[in-house]
Amino acid sequence: MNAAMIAATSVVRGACHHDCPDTCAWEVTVRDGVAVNLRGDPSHPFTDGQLCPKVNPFLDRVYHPDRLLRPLRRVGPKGEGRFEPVDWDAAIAEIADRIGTAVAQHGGETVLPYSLDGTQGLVQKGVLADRFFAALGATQLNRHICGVTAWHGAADVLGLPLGADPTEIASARTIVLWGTNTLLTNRHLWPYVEQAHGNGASVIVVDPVSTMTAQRSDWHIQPRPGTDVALVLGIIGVLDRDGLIDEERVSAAASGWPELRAEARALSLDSAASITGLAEADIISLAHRISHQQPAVLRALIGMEHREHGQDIHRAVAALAVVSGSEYMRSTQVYFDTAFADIVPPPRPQRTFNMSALGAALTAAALQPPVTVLLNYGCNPAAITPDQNRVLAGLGRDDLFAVVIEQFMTDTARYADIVLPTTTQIEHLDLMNAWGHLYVSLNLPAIEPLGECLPNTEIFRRLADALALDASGLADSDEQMARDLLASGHPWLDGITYERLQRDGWARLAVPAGWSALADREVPLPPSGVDAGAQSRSLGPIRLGTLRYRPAAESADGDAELVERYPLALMSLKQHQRFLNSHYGGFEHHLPDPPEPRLDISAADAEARGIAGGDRVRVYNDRGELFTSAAISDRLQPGLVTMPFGWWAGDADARTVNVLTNAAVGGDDPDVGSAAFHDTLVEVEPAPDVQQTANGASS
Ligand SMILES: Nc1nc2c(c(=O)[nH]1)N[C@H]1C(S)=C(S)[C@@H](COP(=O)(O)OP(=O)(O)OC[C@H]3O[C@@H](n4cnc5c(=O)[nH]c(N)nc54)[C@H](O)[C@@H]3O)O[C@H]1N2
Ligand SMILES: Nc1nc2c(c(=O)[nH]1)N[C@H]1C(S)=C(S)[C@@H](COP(=O)(O)OP(=O)(O)OC[C@H]3O[C@@H](n4cnc5c(=O)[nH]c(N)nc54)[C@H](O)[C@@H]3O)O[C@H]1N2
Ligand code: SF4
Ligand SMILES: [Mo]
Repeated sequence: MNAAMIAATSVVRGACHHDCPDTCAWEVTVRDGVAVNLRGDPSHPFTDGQLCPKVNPFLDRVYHPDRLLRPLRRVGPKGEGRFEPVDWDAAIAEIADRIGTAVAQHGGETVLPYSLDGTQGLVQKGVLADRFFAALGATQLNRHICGVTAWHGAADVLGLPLGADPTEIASARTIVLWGTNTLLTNRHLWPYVEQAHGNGASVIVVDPVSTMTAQRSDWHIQPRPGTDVALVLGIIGVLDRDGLIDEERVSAAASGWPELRAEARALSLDSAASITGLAEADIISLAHRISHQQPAVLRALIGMEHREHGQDIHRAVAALAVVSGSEYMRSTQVYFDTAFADIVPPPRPQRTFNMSALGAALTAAALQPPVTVLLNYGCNPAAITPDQNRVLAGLGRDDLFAVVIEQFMTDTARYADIVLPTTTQIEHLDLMNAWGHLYVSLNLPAIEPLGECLPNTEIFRRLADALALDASGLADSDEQMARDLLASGHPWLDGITYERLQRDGWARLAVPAGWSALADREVPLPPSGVDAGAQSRSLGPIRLGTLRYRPAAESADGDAELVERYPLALMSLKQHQRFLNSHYGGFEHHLPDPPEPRLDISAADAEARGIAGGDRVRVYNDRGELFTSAAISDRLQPGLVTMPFGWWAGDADARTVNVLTNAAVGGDDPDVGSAAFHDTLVEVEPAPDVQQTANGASS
C-alpha cells in the first residue's frame, strides 16, 4: 500500500438502520470513496463488534447490481415493472404537479403517506417527511403495524411502559422469554441470557412454536396460540392458592388487584389447562419457578401483539410481573421517545388511517375524499401488509398516483408511477435510537450517494420547495435535525452532544444503572422553561384490574363455522436468519435452501390431508390462496401451520403469505393497533397436479 492509498483510507462510524432491537454500531472502511469493509464496532458494549448474518454482507446490498440509481417513470401496466429513466427535475416537477392538482380537487387528505421502519434512523425515517405531510394537510398514518399494540398492553398496566434495561437480564435467576424469538430477532441479548444461565439461571420460553430460541432453552412451554391470558390467570391462580403473593406489596403498588385476583380464582386451573393445552402440573411448576427462583425477568417483545387480542396478552404478561414481584422487560423505545426533543408537528385535525388497513383505504368505494396520491417510503406494503389481494387491487388502481422511494425494485415499487432512488445507511446521516438497549448512536455518511440516489430528507426538501409549502423546518439539514433531537435538555441526555457522538459513535442514555420504572414511579422530564431545573412526572399507580381470556374470532376457539371450513391456524413467522422483514426476500444469497417459503405442517395434519413432505400444496381461505411445498415439522402442534414472512412475490400474479393474513385490528378503535396477522385460519390441500398424480390420472 503506498502513501497515497493510506491517505485515501478512512474508517467512518455508523450504526445499522434495520428495524431490529439491536441497533448495532458499525465501522465502515472507505478507500478512495469506495466502502471496502463493514464490521461491528468492537467498542460498543451491547453489540460488541458483532453484526449478524443478515448484515455482515451489507456492502453487497449497497453495491448490488439491482440498486436503483436513477428516478424512473412507469411505462407498462401497474405491477409489471416496466419503467424508463427520467431526470430528477422532471420527476420532482411531475410529482409536485400531480399533488397540486389532486389537492386542489380533493383537499390535502387525498394524499396518503405510507411508511414504516425500513430505516429506523430518526432523521431519514420521519422528521422532515412528517413536517412535509403536516404542511400539506395530508391524511395522517397511524404506523401501528409494529409495536403499538404491545405498547398499549404494557401501558394499560404501567402507565408509561418503561421496562427494565435489557442488560439486567444477566443477573436474573429465572428468565422467561415470553413470545419472543430472542436468538433470531434480538441476538445480541443472548450473551446476557447465557451469562445468567452460566450463573445458574433457568431460561424458559413460552411460545406455541418450537423456535430456535425454544430449542436452546431449559424449558419450552408450548401453549395453544393466543391463549396466554388464560395461562397468566392460571399462574396467578396457583400463586394465590399457594400463598405466594405478597398481597401487601401488590395492593400498595397497584390498583385493581382484587379484580384481577377474582378473575384468576374464577378460572379454575383445570380450565386454564384445557384452554392453553398445557398440563396442570406445568402451570403449577411455572408459577412456583417464577416465585421461588427470584429475581425473575419476564421479557416480551413484539410477536404476540399480532393477534386480535394482542393487547390483552401484553397486558397479562406485564400484570404477572407485578403480581409475582418479577422484573418486566420490553422494548426500550420509550426511553428514547421520552428523552429526545419532540421536533415533529403535533397531531392535526386531518383524518387518520391505520396502516394495517391499507387495502381497505385504497379500495373503499365511498371514501371522501378518495386517496388519489400515495407517497411510499421505507416500507414495502405489497409484501408486508395483511390481506394482500386487497392491497394489490388498491395499488393497481389506474386513478391512484403512486410514488415509491426505494433502494430496489420491490413488489411495491413495481406498482409505482414514479420510483425515486434513495440512499442506504452508509450514504446518509442519521441519529439512531434503539429498542433493545439504551445506546444512542450517530450514523455518519461513509460514501457519497451512489448514482443519482438522494436521502429521503433531500427528496422531501425538494418536493416542499417545488410545492412552495410554507412551514418551518422544511429546509433543515440532516445534521440540524440530529442536533435538535439531542437538544431537549432531558437528564437522560446529559452530556450526550452531537460532537461526542461524532467522536465516539455511541453513548448510553444517562439512565441510572438499575433504575426500574416498576419500582421508581417517577420519570424525569426535560426542563420546562429556560431556567427551570429538571422535573419529574409520576407514572401513577400500577393498574391491574379485570383480565379475561377472549378467543379471537378467527381462531380455533372462535367462529365455529369458520373453523369448520378453515381448521388450521396459520402463523407467518420471522424465521430466516438472513431476512430482516422484507429487506432481503428478493436476494438470492439470502434465501434458504431450498429457496422457497415452505409451509410447515404437523405429521398428523399432513397425513389427514394426504400430504407428504415436499408435496406441492394449495393454502387458502376466503381472502386468497397460494401454492408452495409442504415440510412435515415436529416443531408444531397439530392444528397449527407456519410459513415464513418477508418473501417477495416477484411478479404481479404471484402472492406471498400475506395474501392469507387477517387485517382485523383488535381493541375498540380500528385506528389503533396492529393487524391480527397470526389469527388467520386456512385450509391446506394437495395442489391440483399433485392430486392428479396421486390419483394416477396424470404422470
Ligand atoms: N405476515 C406477516 N407480516 C408482517 C409481519 C409478520 O410477522 N408476519 N411483521 C410485521 C412487522 S412487525 C413489521 S415491522 C413490518 C415490516 O415491514 P417493512 O417496514 O415494510 O419492512 P422492511 O423490510 O424492514 O423495510 C421496507 C423497505 O424499506 C426500504 N428502506 C430501507 N432503508 C430505506 C431508506 O433509507 N429510505 C427509503 N425510502 N427506504 C428504505 C427497504 O429497501 C425495504 O424495501 O411487517 C409486518 N408484516
Ligand atoms: N432475523 C430477523 N430478525 C428480526 C426481524 C426479522 O424479520 N428477521 N424482524 C424485526 C422486527 S420488525 C420485529 S417486530 C422483531 C420481532 O421480534 P419478536 O418480538 O421476537 O417477534 P416475532 O418473531 O414476530 O414473534 C416472536 C414469537 O412470538 C410467538 N407468538 C406468536 N403468537 C403467540 C402467542 O399467542 N403466544 C405466545 N406465547 N407466543 C406467540 C411466535 O411463535 C414467535 O416465535 O424482530 C426483529 N428482528
Ligand atoms: S439487523 Fe440487527 S443484529 Fe443485524 S446488524 Fe442490524 S441491528 Fe445488528
Ligand atoms: Mo416489527
